[in-house]
Formats: sequence, C-alpha cells, structure tokens
Amino acid sequence: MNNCENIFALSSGHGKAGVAVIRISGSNLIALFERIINKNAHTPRHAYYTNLKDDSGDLIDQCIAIYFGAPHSFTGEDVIEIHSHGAPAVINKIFEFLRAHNCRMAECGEFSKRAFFNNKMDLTDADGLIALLDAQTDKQRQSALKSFTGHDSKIYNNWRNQMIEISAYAAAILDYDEDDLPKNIDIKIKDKTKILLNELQDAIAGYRGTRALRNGFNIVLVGETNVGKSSIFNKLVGSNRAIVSDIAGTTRDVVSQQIDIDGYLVNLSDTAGIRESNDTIEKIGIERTYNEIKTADLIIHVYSDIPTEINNDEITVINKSDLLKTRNLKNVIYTSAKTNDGFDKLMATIRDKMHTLMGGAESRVAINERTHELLLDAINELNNAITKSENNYDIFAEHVRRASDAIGKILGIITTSEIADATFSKLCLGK
Ligand SMILES: Nc1nc2c(ncn2[C@@H]2O[C@H](COP(=O)(O)OP(=O)(O)O)[C@@H](O)[C@H]2O)c(=O)[nH]1
Ligand SMILES: [Mg+2]
Repeated sequence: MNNCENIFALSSGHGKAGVAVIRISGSNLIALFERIINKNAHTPRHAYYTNLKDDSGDLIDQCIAIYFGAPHSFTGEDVIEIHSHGAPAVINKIFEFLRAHNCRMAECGEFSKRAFFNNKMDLTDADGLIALLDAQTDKQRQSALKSFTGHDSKIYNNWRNQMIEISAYAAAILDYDEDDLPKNIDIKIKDKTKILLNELQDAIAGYRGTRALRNGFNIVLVGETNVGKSSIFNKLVGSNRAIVSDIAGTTRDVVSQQIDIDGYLVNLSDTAGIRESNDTIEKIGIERTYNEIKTADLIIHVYSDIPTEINNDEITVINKSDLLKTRNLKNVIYTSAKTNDGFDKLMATIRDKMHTLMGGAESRVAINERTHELLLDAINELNNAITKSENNYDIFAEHVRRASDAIGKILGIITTSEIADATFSKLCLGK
C-alpha cells in the first residue's frame, strides 16, 4: 500500500442532505488545507469558515474546514474534513477540486486500513466499526461500540501476552538450570494454560449469543399448513406482511421481517407449512423451511389442535384457541390470531428466551466467523499442549506459541494482507 497517496471520500451518507462531510487523508496536507481556507497559517482542530474556490477563482461552496495533524486523526495521517452543503453537484465539484490537487478517491475501507497500519486500531476494533456502521438497534449499537472502543482487543491482548509468557517459560525449562527459574515453574505454566483454556472455551460457548446480538435473533415459525403461522407472523410484525388464506399451502416461500424487541434485532421468518406435497414450488418452499430451522435461534411450533409431541427447546403454540373447548395442556401457549388471545404470553416467552441467550452475550468478547475459526485453533493448540506434549516442554512451548499466533491473527498483529483486505473491504466508502 502506498501511504503517500492522498485519498478522499464522502464520509456522510449519499443522497440529498443539508450537510456533507468529505474527508481527505494523506501524509502532508498542510498546503492543501491552507489553500482550502485561503490562509497562510492555520491552527489544527479549528473549524474554519471558508469560501472554497476552484483554481479559476469560481466559488464552489461556503464550507467549514478542519485540519487534524498526524498522528492525532482517525487514520493517524494528516486528515482534512470539509463540511459542505449536501447537494450532489457541490460534492462532485469538491471532488473535482481535490482531484486537481493531487488526491484520488479512496477505495472501500481505505481510511480504516490506514488507521490499522498506523496502529490506530487493530482488527477487533475494525470488526467493531463494521458492526457499528451496520447497527440498527440499540443493543447492536452498544455491543459494536464496546468492540470498537477496545473491549475485545483488551481481552485478546491479555490472552496473547499470557500465552507468550507461558511459551517462553516452557522453552526456558530445557535451556536453564532449575535454580535460575521460578520455583515449580513446570506446574505453574500447566495450571495457567488450563485456566486460559477454560477462559477461551467459555468465550466460544457464547458464540451463538454474540452472533445473535450482532446479526439478529432468528425466530422461525413452523408447523403444518393452515394452522395460522402467517396470521401469527403478521400479528408479531404488526402488519399484513404475509398472505393469510384458508387454502392450504398458501405460503410457499420464506417470508422474513426484521423487528426490534427490547433493543435487540430479531429476524422473524414465516415458512411454508410442512406436509407431503407434489407441487414442485411448494416442495422447494418446504426445503427452505428446513434450511431456516437449521439457523434458527428459536422455533415457534404452531399447531391448531393437540400437538403430536412437545419439544422443550421450542415454543409450542396451539392457535385457533377461539375454536377450542378445552385447554388443559401444560407447556404450551394457546393463542388466537382472531381474538388476540395469548399474544401477551407468547411475547413474554419470546422475550424470556431472547434475554437468556443474548443477555449473557453482552458482557462477553464478540466473536464473528473470522475470529471463531481462529479461537478454535487457539483452543486446539492449548488442548494439545496440555494433553499431547508429555512433559516435553519444547513441544509444550510450541503448541502454546501457536495458540498465541492464532490470537495474534485475531488482533491482526500477525496478519497477511488478505486477512486485512477481507475485513476492510466490508467497510463502505469513506470509512
Ligand atoms: N378461527 C380462527 N381462524 C384462524 C386463526 N388463525 C388463522 N386462522 C385462519 O386459518 C386460515 C389459515 O391461516 P394462515 O395464517 O394462512 O395459516 P398458515 O397456513 O399456517 O400460514 C386462514 O383462513 C385464517 O384466517 C385463529 O386464531 N382462529
Ligand atoms: Mg402461511
């Protein structure tokens, strides 16, 4: 990567807006900044009101411009922010001006990538930033912000430092006299490794919860045709999103809607009723129902009469309670999409299950697909160190060192440019 290039991007949203923020980053932007503010001197972090003119002296717009000198900026380089009026024509004209002044349009995530290479953030912070920019609900915002402001980075760095220390002591056992080493160091490092292994295993046990917190809690409505799944779905999302009809097999595709429950993002899906069918399209729909079930965090199994079996991992609902004479089953919720009966209880039960899975995840280290794999690698190596090294401390040291490498990759301390590229390309232009 060429750090000397000056890059720019629209950092605010696209479309008509009152104000647009254009950000520029580069290794030396003082001359450009003073050209923008029409002055021969400047104070960093000071908002200048300026009539920005192009090189033929025509006014482009009245703007605010701020200069952040390296390293005290988002990227760690010199950064200029131009706050202009938000019209696309103004933005294009400013882009033209910047191109004429030795700047080029940034690639996706290039600002963050520069911040990463200038040690302004590590990869777990970048993961947090990606999640923050995607946050739709308050809980997503809180969780992402925690990662972005270094909560995860601190935990991973702490684990890695301990592993490096253990590995160094293990390697020293063969090289140094017993008297030169701390007493019982062999026992101490094994104990420490076991504690670390437990901590990592505990973190990975929270993967489902942290994933649901970040990407949404997947609730899937399943059951036979005509039991009222689509009617319940519509009640829960608060609109007539899914088609309701007394014709069996009406819902033939998965209908999904995102809703916010207590600040948590929930992906609610209505599915095709499960039955034997010769209809090609309905069969595809039923296949999709099974796929949804695989990724579900919670299944609401809907019946309209006595259930064949009750699975305690699911919420069992008996709908059309308005048509029932008796309701004596335990561990089921009786609802009526017609009279609204039972919906308070259904919502309370959903909330309960959701809080159980995600509430605990809020204090944990965030894990995504990338970090999940690496965390598993680290666990595997620590496990090998404990169970497979048979008092050979060189082998023990090597396994723990590999575990520390896996954590180093999570942080991006040990990285190939592909890993960094994959992370930063998820960030949109201007970040
Ligand atoms: N009486 C009564 N009818 C219902 C209730 N819920 C749904 N229905 C009716 O049952 C039929 C099938 O409903 P639908 O939601 O399409 O079922 P799905 O096939 O499981 O999605 C429709 O005619 C609905 O109006 C209910 O609670 N009581
Ligand atoms: Mg339906």
